[in-house]
Amino acid sequence: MILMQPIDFINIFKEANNQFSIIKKFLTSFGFLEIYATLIKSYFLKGDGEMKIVFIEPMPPDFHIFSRYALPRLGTIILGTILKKAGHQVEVMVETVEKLNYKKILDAELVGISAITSTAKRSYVLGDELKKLGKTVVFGGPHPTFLAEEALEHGHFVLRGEAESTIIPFVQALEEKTGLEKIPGLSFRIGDKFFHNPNPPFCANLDDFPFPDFSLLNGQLGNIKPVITSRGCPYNCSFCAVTELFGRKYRFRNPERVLEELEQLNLEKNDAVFFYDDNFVANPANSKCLLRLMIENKITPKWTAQLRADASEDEELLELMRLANCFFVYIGLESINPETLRAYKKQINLEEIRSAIERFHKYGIRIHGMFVLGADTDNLETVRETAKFALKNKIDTVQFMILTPIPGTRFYKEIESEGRLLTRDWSLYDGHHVVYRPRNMTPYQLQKETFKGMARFYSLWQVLWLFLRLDFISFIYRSYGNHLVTRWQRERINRRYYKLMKEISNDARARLEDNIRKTAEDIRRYFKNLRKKALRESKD
Ligand code: B12
Ligand code: SF4
Repeated sequence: MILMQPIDFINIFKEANNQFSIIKKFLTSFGFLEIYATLIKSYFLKGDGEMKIVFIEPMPPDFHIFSRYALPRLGTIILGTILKKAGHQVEVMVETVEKLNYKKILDAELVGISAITSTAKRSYVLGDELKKLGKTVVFGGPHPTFLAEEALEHGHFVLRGEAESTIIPFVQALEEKTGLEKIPGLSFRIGDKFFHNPNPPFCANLDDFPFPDFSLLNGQLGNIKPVITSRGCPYNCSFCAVTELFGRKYRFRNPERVLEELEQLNLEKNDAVFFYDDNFVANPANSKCLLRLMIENKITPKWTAQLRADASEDEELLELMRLANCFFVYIGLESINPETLRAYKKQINLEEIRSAIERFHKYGIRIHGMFVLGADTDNLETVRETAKFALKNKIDTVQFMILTPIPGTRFYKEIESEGRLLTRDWSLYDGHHVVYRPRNMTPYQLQKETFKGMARFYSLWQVLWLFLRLDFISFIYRSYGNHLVTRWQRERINRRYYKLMKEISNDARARLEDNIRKTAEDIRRYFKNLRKKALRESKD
């Protein structure tokens, strides 16, 4: 039903796109001046088959454990590659790789902004400023996919979900000034009304996509090269957005194609590969095939990957991983509390976690253990015991994330419906801040104990102990962790957050502002100066 109205308008535009005045008269007579303004702006792009397009992945609000490395998500680069192949001029700006190049952004006809929840706020400021200057702005990525109406306050379109099959039809529709209503996953707004086309299907064959062309990136990718071999995950953990984004069915690339991509990366001695898959060994036969190909073809850079603890049950796989030069794995261990593991629907138990740590170590593979603290089944003791567990079981590095209700997840729906969200300042949704009211402890206790746990794991005493044991590699990792935890706790905004947590903890109904952290002052300043300059020039 809701789609009928825009179809009519779009057809009107199609038939009479050279008769601006008639359209305007028609729309304004029905009080639709805003529709006129929005559609005119978004529709009337150059349309000569070659568009200047800039994709932007804004930077996170704060540093995190991977901040030292330039790690772009692959979405904007793959979409850029597809558009470049179709004849468009594309640039990809990932702020953690290089600062924004405003000149190029202002020269673009279409700006695509990719946002996860923690970068949404900065993305929106950018969208607002570009919109004011008449740029067409489309949002995509995990956060706008689930909160499209919110994103439409700051841009003209949201292309939800996987966009490899929709990006070309979308750009074509913009050029041809027709057909937006047919693009799956597209959301747009006309006046006060929001229109959401049906979801796009998940791309069935990942081998249809081109290899990401990193030459589109402004700036240089560092020594860590991202490659992804699969999408989707059947597990559906309550706090994770992956299944909603990429489906509950695993889809895999052909190992031969992955090998070809690795070859094309022309890896140098100091380069390492980060397999971005949510679970790199979801299909062990496929992974083994890839690892054998890597070994046979002597393409064995150092590599890391995310995987589940139960992967360690397959010793043949572990041996192949070792031979193929895997040096670190990131494992979502999530919790040491069996009840919480069940609540998360992690489908793994504590014994499996312990034996996974031992087995990976037996094969010389280090472990980065990721824990998520603060579930309704957790209490202060769980948080305290987690650091002890990590130390006792000799996990190499850890990340204690505070459970975060990310839009799109079951956990978000639950917490929101129960009125337990403390703030909608998305820049705090980075796993390091308590943004909801936990059940068995106060927000302040959760915040404090999580960092105490991290500080304990990365304490100077632990660092020294590793040094004395001549375990220099662990010493370096742990020293770095110590530096990060100390730095985080010293930051002014974080100290202020502790204080706020303390204040609201005493009042069960208190909420925090939605605008606690500034994340885009530099962007605002740039555009303000630009406006001032334009005003000065117009006066001269
Ligand atoms: C690699 C990765 C990282 C890297 C790099 C992160 C970065 N640059 O942001 C590291 C390890 C540093 C990391 C850290 C974190 N990550 Co992370 N990460 C990933 C991972 C595993 C792969 C990303 C990827 O390349 N995917 C493949 C590409 C193809 O997908 P994509 O980029 O999303 O693009 C597709 C669509 O989204 C869409 N699209 C994307 N952008 C755009 C833009 C436009 C204009 C359009 C039209 C379409 C579009 O089209 C693309 C093609 O289909 C994803 C999970 C996943 N499977 O995606 C999590 C994921 C993105 N991370 C997530 C989170 C929560 C985090 C952390 C907050 C966790 C933490 N505390 O450590 C931090 C925050 C980092 C930050 N930037 O602030 C969540 C984000 C959910 C959300 N709504 O916010 C995800 C989805 C995982 C999850 N469990 O839910 N992460
Ligand atoms: S946390 Fe890992 S296992 Fe759980 S749904 Fe997300 S990707 Fe799958």
